[in-house]
Amino acid sequence: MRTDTGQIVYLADYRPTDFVLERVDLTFELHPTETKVEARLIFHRREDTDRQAPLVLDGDELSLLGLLLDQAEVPAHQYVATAESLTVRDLPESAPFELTITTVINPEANTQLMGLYRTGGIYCTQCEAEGFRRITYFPDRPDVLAPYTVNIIADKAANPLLLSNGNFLGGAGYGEGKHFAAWFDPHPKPSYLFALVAGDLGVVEDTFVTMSGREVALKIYVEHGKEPRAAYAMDALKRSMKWDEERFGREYDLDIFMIVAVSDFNMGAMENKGLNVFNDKYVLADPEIATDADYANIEAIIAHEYFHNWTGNRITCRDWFQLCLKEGLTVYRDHEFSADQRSRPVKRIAEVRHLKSEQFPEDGGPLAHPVRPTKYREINNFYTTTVYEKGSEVTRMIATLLGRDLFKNGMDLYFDRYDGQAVTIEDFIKSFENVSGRDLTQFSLWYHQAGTPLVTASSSYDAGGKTFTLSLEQMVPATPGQATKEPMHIPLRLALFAEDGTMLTPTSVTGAELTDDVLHLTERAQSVVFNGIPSRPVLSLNRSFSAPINLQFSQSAQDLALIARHEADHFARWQALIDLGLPNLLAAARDARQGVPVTCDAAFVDALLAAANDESLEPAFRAQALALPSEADIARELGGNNDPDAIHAGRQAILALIAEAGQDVFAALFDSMQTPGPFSPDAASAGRRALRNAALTYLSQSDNAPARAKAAYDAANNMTDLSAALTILAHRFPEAGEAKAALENFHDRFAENALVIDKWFAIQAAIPGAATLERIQGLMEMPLFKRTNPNRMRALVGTFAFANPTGFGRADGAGYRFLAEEILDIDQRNPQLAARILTSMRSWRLLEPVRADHARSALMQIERAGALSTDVRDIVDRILK
Ligand code: 0A1
Ligand code: ZN
Repeated sequence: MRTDTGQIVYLADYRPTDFVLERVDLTFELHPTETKVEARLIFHRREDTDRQAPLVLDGDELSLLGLLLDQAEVPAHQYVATAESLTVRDLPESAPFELTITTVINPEANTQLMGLYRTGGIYCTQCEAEGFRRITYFPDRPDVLAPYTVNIIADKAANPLLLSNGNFLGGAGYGEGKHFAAWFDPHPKPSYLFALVAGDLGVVEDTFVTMSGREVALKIYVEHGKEPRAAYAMDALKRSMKWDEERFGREYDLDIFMIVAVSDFNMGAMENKGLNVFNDKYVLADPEIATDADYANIEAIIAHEYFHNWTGNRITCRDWFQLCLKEGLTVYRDHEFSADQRSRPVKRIAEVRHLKSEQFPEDGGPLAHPVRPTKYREINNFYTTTVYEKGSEVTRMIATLLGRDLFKNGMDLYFDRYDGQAVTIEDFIKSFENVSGRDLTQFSLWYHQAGTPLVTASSSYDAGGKTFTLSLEQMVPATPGQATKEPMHIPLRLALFAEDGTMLTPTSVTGAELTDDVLHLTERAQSVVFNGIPSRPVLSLNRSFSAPINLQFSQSAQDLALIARHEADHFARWQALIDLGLPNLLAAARDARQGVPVTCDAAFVDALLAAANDESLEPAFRAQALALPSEADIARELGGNNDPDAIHAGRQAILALIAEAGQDVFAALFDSMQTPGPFSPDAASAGRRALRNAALTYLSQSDNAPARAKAAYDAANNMTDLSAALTILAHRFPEAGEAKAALENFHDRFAENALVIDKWFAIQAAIPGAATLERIQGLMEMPLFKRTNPNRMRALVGTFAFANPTGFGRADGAGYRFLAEEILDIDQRNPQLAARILTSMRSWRLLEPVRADHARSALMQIERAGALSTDVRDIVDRILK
């Protein structure tokens, strides 16, 4: 493990390299513990740089076996090699030269899963962000682009498959029992997009004919025997390729596109040019093992990685500060894809739920950073929900400000202008300024200022003058390193409704620019007057969540109910239901803490049940309406001195009140929302299952007994229904015989399937209450529990820390101490994973004082430990600051 050096990298220090890399030629002689890597790199000195400057290459835990300059051995005085760098002096002043670097690496010992490693008997690489330097010495930065030739030599029986980026050049036998393959990738790429895979895998094959008529071979490689489970991923891939042609005019650019599924992977997937590597969780699916959520994730991630081919690969980042250039944009693209494939409002609701539960806490806590940060200590810690999800929201706002056509023109210009280059956010923004003539200087603050803006709204109606006045104020809270903020350009979609639900259109508007339904809030405070409004209007503000803000606007229950009934924008209907419900949940948490009986407004319950029962609405929307804000969401809204037990008890009490009031509605839905016929993962069927399982959740509250959920468990013929019933049983009746029987049955049925057993671990990790810690410690003793597998660690330890506020946050602090010990242990093997799970502690300051004290002690236990990785050191320091 590389331990912390305390070095910070600053955007302001960016300089281009002294040397230009022309070509890369790699030869791998694969061996589980001693893989030999020969890198032939052709460089020339950049014209405008120092003629004497040495060439400094990056390394990480490397040892140099040989170094040649133009085929001749380099004398010892001309270079210095350490594990972390290779410096070569006295290089030609202008002529190109060839360096041949030989290193030996040990894939089997690579538990970090960065660089070349082994998983399930296959060789696999992960190079983003700085993994390539664990393979060979290299200018390992995204602005160094070159075409690559890759030769792979390996034992033929164990590795019939030898894959790398680009197009296949050829292969042949190679001495006794070995063979080789050669690949060439003509598209200049940075090292983080390099990939190599070798081993013995099964394949699913198909073809795609591009818009210009070229045939592309599509291959998805999975473990032998699992080929049928890759069918949905293949279908999603073809739909993604088609959609990117139709929506963005982007055509695929190699003869072959490959996806490899592996079981040990730190993230979701990786967009290596022509050879995506995936966490198998996001490839493998069939009704028996995958939930509807799994299908939706597979579709989204297959699309995301494919879309990177243009946004990330053809046009890449100049430096890692620009990560949102590829990630925010590509998330926006995959969100749009899913919205087009499924239901747009339901997709938007899911996005906003995710944004609020993951990104808002990050933006409001010690790990807050701008979408385009200006410094980092460990880049791996910046693959954050701020860079990805807020980055996507910022892209969405550009589309909102410009409108669909100008946004498309801006994207076209971006692709034309920067193809083959490594660029910056400023370049991206310039494309939209150029096509629209709009000055986006103030808007760019979204990239530079961290923190979720708070917009406060109030309104008044003048019946005599028929004017409606909306007063808006914005405030961006202070965040680490940014004490004061400038006002932002905030696009707020809005609509006005009459009492009968019809839309009101003003004759004119003063005080703000209004284009279509988009109001431009640009000042700290702005008063906007809508003229020609015949009666008191009901305002629907921030429709479709046009800006990622916190909105403070008190509206009466009647007004919210009107929006929930009449808005054309179904996202806004959902938001109105949430706004109706939230005050009840907050009051319930306070009441539960004081031992006062919990109550719930009838207006909210009525509106919720009306939506649940409204057959003109799609089932998936109705299911979203019934899913109350999570305990973490309630904690965030309460804003401090939080007691997780009271929040849980309050929320449960509200659930029970709704369940009681809606018993008939839920019973009817549970019966009527069956999905007859064979299982289909399509969005409409998934919506029916979601609504039926939401009904079952409420029914199990009012039953106050496990029988109905157990019957549902026994009757389930797909993983969505099975895991939903199991979750209800385990979470609501953990001590009941039915829950124990179902958990045992699930275990026995799926013991052989790692992805399903992850669900079994995760469901148990999320069981509310103090007793879950002991359960988890017991589960960790099982032979099934594999500490080296990131999915398993995330399923058990990650779910506990991120998604079980009462178990993890039990009052004696044992949950936090458990996490501290786990983090120190994981850090020895896999720093990236340790750091990511540790971010679950980011909101510790919102806890009541006793728990906050326990949390601080646990964090300090980590901080005081001797050799921490840079990854964990960076997170723990920032969380404690
Ligand atoms: N670029 C990938 C995410 C990714 C980042 C770092 C990794 O290192 C372990 C792996 C994957 C994406 O956005 O999908
Ligand atoms: Zn990505």
